Amino acid sequence: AHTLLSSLPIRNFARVPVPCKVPFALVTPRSGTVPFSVQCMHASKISSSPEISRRSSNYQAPIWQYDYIQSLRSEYVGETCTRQINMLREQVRMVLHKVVDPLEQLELIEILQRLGLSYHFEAEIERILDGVYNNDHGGDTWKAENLYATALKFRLQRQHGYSVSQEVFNSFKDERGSFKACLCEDTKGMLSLYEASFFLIEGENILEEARDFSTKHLEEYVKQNKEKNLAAIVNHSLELPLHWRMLRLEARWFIDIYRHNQDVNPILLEFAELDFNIVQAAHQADLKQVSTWWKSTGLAENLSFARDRQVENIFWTVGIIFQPQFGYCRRMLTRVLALITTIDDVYDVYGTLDELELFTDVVERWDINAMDQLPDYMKICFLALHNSVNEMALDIVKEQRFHIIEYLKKAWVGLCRSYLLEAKWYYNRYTPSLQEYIENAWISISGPTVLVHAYFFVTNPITKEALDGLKECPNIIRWSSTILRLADDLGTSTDELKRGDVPKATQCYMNETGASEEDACEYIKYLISATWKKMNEDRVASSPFSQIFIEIALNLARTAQCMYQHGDGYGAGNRETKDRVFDSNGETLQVQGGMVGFVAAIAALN
Ligand code: 0FV
Ligand code: MN
Ligand code: MN
Ligand code: MN
Ligand code: MN
Repeated sequence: AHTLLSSLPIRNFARVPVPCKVPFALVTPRSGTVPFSVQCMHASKISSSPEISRRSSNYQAPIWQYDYIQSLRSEYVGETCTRQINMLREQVRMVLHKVVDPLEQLELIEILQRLGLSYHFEAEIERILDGVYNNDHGGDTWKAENLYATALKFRLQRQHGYSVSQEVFNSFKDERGSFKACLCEDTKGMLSLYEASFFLIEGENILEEARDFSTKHLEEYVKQNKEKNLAAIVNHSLELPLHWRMLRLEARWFIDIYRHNQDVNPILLEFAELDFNIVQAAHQADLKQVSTWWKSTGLAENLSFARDRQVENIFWTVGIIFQPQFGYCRRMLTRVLALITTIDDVYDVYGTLDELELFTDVVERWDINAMDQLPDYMKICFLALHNSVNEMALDIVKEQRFHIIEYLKKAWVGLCRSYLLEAKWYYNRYTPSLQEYIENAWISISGPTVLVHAYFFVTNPITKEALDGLKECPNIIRWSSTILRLADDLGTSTDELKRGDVPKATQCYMNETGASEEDACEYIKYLISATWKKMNEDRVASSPFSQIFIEIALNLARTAQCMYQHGDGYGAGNRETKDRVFDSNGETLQVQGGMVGFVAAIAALN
């Protein structure tokens, strides 16, 4: 039996029963048996002023309890596995060396990428793409006539940073400059064109036309419902293009597709399945470690109004950087995310404006001696932040003799200031223009905080040029954070407004223009596309940052689009979307976005 297809042990999960109200003091929070929908008046057992009226978060308890997480075991660890994977890797490496036909080479690279295997062969892939690029004298007949091949080549070349003009698609246009109508019979070509078009930058009108043209015809194709398998693949692409997708989930999805492919290469398939499971075992180990750390902070018990989402946090970091060798980065980033969401809930839900001013001030001073004035729950929160950041800085200074606290601290100060500004807007009932909102909101979504930390977790040696670049906040961070913000607003703002929060992007736009909610959402989606164009440009611009860091920035945006693809997959989505993983037999059916995919991508697969 294929391990990837086996049904997942979701039935062993401690299910969250229907919420009922239980006085907080009588229950052990998050024990796995006692459900709760905490009213914030009771939320903190050490709150110093219980008479203050506070907003209620009503976040659900976590689905995955500590004991369940610690019980995760994978059989995909140890020497037998390593030996087998090494053997398969060498076999595939030989295949890579043997293929000579340029189109076959490109197709092999494409399959390796989609199966989530290309990280094993970065040097080989670079060598092949260099060869294709340098031997390209424009005379390949397969190229000019074959839309599928032209678009595949274009996409892989852009993806890997080669400079290639949008004009390669001119040969598919008629005398009047439109794409030839006969092309729409070629679904494979259309799909290839569609995926390629998402590598466009601002002003590339041919690619923009290509995107609209292919989208329109692919949508028609899906409606015809002729070939079920192909239609499912097309539909998947229409939902989100490859370039915007979270890599691990996409690999998980594609392994299933590939398994049913008539031309399946059994070695590639075996390699992909084994590698997926081995990588997943590394993610499980990360999860266990982080859940132990989280428990040790005591934040869940003491700040029970805040989200407790450690599995979801690991899911984010798997989206940000999945490769097994980056475990340290994932584990530390998961802590960062746990702290971010806790502090975000302090600002958005629980804290009073006076308390938030005090907290922001203490973070700015970065001084435990300044803590006295804080209420108890904030003391715990600040100490957890301070300890965590110091510990990360200690790791780096031990390894690299580089003192990074200044940079980390600055990222947290920026975040807290942006939180405070939103809190002031909220209490003043102020609705900013969309522009004014976004100026602050790309920071308040914590993208810069996450990415600054990530830089240090994957960089050795740290360079002065990159540090100077970080100080000015590079564009790539800005675009990635903007997409994170806009995707989050599309997924979370309905619940946020109910709870009481600042107007988010959609509401700012509606307020400013009088647009309907539907039109406003369309506009925000348009802004996401527009921001991707900027990101496409900056991801290949010269910069002091490593390729891996740039990938991390892109992956943050991709993971956001996945997480919020079907609503709030982070805070609330597990409730609504987890069932979609299963068909009526309890089999893994289809991996989609948000928590759905998360279950399939991370939970044990026996
Ligand atoms: C946002 O929460 C949130 F929890 C995120 C983005 C998950 C953590 C992951 C990263 C920081 C990458 P929420 O919607 O409450 O944020 P806002 O800013 O809207 O309050
Ligand atoms: Mn490359
Ligand atoms: Mn929030
Ligand atoms: Mn917030
Ligand atoms: Mn939000």
